[in-house]
Amino acid sequence: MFSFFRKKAPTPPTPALPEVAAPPSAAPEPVALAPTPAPAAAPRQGWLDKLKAGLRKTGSGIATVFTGTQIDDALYEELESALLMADAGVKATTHLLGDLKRRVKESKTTDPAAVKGLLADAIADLLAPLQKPLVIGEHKPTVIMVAGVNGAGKTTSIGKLTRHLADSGASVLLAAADTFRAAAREQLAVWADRNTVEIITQQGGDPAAVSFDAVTAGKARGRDVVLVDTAGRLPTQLHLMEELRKIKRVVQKADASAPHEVLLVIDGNTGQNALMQVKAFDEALQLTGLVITKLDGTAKGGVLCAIAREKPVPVYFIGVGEKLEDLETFDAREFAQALLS
Ligand SMILES: Nc1nc2c(ncn2[C@@H]2O[C@H](COP(=O)(O)OP(=O)(O)OP(=O)(O)O)[C@@H](O)[C@H]2O)c(=O)[nH]1
Ligand SMILES: [Mg+2]
Repeated sequence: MFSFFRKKAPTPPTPALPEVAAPPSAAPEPVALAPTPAPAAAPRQGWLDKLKAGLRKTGSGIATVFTGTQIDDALYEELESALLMADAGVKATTHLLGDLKRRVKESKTTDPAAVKGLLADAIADLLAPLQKPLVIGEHKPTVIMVAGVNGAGKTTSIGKLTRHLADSGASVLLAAADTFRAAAREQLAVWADRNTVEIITQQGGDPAAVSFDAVTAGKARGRDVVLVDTAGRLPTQLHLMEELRKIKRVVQKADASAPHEVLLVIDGNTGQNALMQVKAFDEALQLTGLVITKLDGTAKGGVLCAIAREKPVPVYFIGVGEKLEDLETFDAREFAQALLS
């Protein structure tokens, strides 16, 4: 198990048209993919270690700020530079500095080392609105559309997410709506094999048509989740962004309440450009969640602060590698601590 499903008190489902609503007796209780509470289960610990290793450079950059003997203007100036270097962006950095100064004043501390702990609190509070579980079970199937720029990690994240869902007992159907390249279909098919789930593909087909077929098949076969993999694209490629909107519209024709989730996958190495991606894809698709990948590498991690401050879309998952177990749910406090460790 990579994470556990916290049973969630059923929340009122989004109004669904009668023909797509499952009969009450057959409706599974909604479940939420939520962070594991401490002590972390072994797989999550391994994931957390990779995350910490990935963010180490950022952590040590910030940590040096607190090695002096005084809490003075120089400390705050150094911290400002460190946060900007960590991709937090001007707005989140200004917010964090203001919040931290208030906390320092309230706590009456004179020890720079204690300020680091207060900064962790400030970051955790800033990131808290991004922590939201992905809920499965309110709809059958829950249709999840996955978008992002080229190479962000969409297909890999879908593979890892499939394992997460399967571990919790959900049945998954994959839709290969990246029809541009045969290799893209094959790549998704490999993940389908690894997870022993079905995949809907169409050689040379239209991405919207494949998505429509998959949602229809998901309904007919009673699958819990349909994951739609789309081709990478830049927000500036307007015709390709329009194609994404079309996929969304056509999915809606197959199931009026779908897609239930529209996820943007972001490469954690993208820096401040990540914020622009969130804004642009949200404008086109009305995002419901984010997956941040590659935080095991040279990513700085501070961009989550910028997202939280300027375009708070929930972060459902964090990816730290290419293996099935390298995806876990996002926890604001844990992330804040990893960022400063
Ligand atoms: N280190 C690391 N590599 C990752 C992670 N996620 C994906 N990758 C790698 O990033 C590369 C691109 O991943 P894909 O899943 O193919 O990305 P994509 O967004 O589907 O790409 P396109 O469909 O071409 O737009 C692959 O080499 C993956 O193995 C991650 O969390 N960490
Ligand atoms: Mg792909």
